Amino acid sequence: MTLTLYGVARSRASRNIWLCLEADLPFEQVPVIQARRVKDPLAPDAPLNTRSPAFLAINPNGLVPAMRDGELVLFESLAINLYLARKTGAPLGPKDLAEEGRILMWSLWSATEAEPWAIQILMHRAYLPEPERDPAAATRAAQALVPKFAVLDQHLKGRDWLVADRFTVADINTAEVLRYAALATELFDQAPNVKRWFKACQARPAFKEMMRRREAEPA
Ligand SMILES: N[C@@H](CCC(=O)N[C@@H](CS)C(=O)NCC(=O)O)C(=O)O
Repeated sequence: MTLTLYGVARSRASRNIWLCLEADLPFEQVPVIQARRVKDPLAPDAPLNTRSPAFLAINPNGLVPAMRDGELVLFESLAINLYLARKTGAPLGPKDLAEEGRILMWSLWSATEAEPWAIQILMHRAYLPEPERDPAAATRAAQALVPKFAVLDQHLKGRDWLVADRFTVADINTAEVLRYAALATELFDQAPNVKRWFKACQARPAFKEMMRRREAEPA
């Protein structure tokens, strides 16, 4: 049965593409792009985008990524990765309930404790058009992340990976969220274990291949 990922690599679908490449999981990609990147998202000749009725039928939130696996349709990038890792099993997925608990913990920590701040850094230091950027908002977000990075740094002391001495979906989910904070280099400099782990995550061939595909897409 074909696994379908809706979204482009220049979106949070990057997380799912990375996971599928790590797991050698074949997938079909439907390149739905963000509506804000399309001049007139509802024009008849507009590319498939997050406001297209055909995509809203898949994800009524109007956000990428989404996934279809047979009858099952999911949205939320981290949930999709957790599902796919559970489906493919170890090494990316959990071997037992305790590992699953730890994988869920770091994934939810990433989504709730880190991502709301990390995205502010990306937006206000890189993404928004210059006049809309608020440097103070980026600085506040970086400050808010200092104690979170300290927690992660302490956890990674003497460890290569987040869970179970091997690279898992928890590393993909957390590293992808923290990529949004990458421009706040001071955060990584103050947390040497996070910096080492983040570098190791991004050295993986599947991450590099995902980034290659991302860079090949129109900006
Ligand atoms: N929590 C959601 C967030 C999804 C999200 O915000 N997606 C963005 C792209 S990364 C989007 O589709 N934006 C629509 C737009 O900007 O028009 C997830 O992790 O899947």
